[in-house]
Amino acid sequence: MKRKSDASWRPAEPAAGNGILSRRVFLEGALVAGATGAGLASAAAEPLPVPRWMKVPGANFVPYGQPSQFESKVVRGFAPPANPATQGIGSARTPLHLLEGMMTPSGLHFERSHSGIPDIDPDQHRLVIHGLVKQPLVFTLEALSRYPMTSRIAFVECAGNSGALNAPQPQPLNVPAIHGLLSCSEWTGVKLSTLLDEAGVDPSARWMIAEGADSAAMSRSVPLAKAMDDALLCLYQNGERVRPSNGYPLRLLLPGFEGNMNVKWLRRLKLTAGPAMTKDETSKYTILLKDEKAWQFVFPLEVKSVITRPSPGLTLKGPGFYEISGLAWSGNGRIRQVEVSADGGQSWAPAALAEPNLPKAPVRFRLPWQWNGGPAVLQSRATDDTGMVQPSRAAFAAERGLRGNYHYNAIQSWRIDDKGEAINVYA
Ligand SMILES: Nc1nc2c(c(=O)[nH]1)N[C@H]1C(S)=C(S)[C@@H](COP(=O)(O)O)O[C@H]1N2
Ligand SMILES: [Mo]
Repeated sequence: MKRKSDASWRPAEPAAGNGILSRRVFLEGALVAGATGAGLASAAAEPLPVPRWMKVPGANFVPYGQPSQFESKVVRGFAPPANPATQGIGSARTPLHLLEGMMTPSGLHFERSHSGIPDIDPDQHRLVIHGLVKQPLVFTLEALSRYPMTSRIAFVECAGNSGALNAPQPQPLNVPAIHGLLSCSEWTGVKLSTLLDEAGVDPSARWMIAEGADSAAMSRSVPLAKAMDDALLCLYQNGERVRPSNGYPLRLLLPGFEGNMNVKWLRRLKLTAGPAMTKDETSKYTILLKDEKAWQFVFPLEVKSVITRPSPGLTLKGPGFYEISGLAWSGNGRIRQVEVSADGGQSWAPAALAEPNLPKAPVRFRLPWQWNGGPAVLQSRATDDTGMVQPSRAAFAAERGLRGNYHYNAIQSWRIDDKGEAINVYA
């Protein structure tokens, strides 16, 4: 940290309107701490008093660790079922606004289940590969574990994520309530192409039907090209076995494709000439357009970003320096750029992108901001390496209309009022 006495010290430069500073602050370590003013008490000359927890020995070891008792508010949000018969149907949302970096702890990964979490005995579970193959194959988990494994960090996002922004009036919702059906893990398992090569793909095969072992028997048609490209049969999530809610003991990962196709509790892969037109890809997961048309089989999730801090519920404590922080991701590749605005999109400055910045994974972006205590509208706009730019809400609505509940990826706006509260607005 450079000080005033340092000859090279200079204040952070403005980079866009309403207090947005240059990301060079992070690169050069220019003025930051001095600017915060509030929050930092100047150190007294005496040593700190000895706290209670330094006077007694600490707690013993536990077999499986848990977060601090003081972090008990960092939990997933979900609505209890209206009817006990529908228990386990619905979703639990990741508290993205209370997390940092780009990984999601397994216990906070979002969950979307159409018929609850099955209690699968891994010794009895089987995966079958059949249909248009030379040699159908059945695998135990033990057999799968003998193949070479690969790891990849990837997001899973529900196609319905951010769908609350289709509402005609902006709803008073926070980050998890709008965008919390997004999470990121390190997934480890066997490349699907390895097993398909072993089964021998018939030249007439073009598609693959993936089926789960839950009572919804979730089934989706996947283009064979994706199956042969980067599809992964996941046994591990963040180093440990996949969590029951995320597909234990085996989950299909299709990096970048809409969440629904990442079939959990995977039990069957059938190679076919055409798509199966399952209930999960006809009655749902088609994008309803404004002119009585619909798009079917829109698989990769489009470029998106959201500012997680500040955001609703994280009240700013008086004017001064803040770091704007958020996530950007694209199902089509890597994030090339994220721009941030504090004046509702009149002016923008590029944010710093944290490492690692991986394809089909969220990247953390940050930008310094000097809040003057007045009204501000914070927005972020991501561009991916295919050149796709996150649209404004008006541009999104003009292209697709606002009837489709799926693949909403327009720019999110948080209005900051003079009390430092953020609310969801349409700007
Ligand atoms: N077998 C099965 N797979 C499934 C589902 C399901 O209900 N059953 N839900 C799908 C949906 S809609 C989404 S968004 C993702 C959610 O993955 P997660 O619960 O691990 O976050 O899983 C998909 N895979
Ligand atoms: Mo989903």
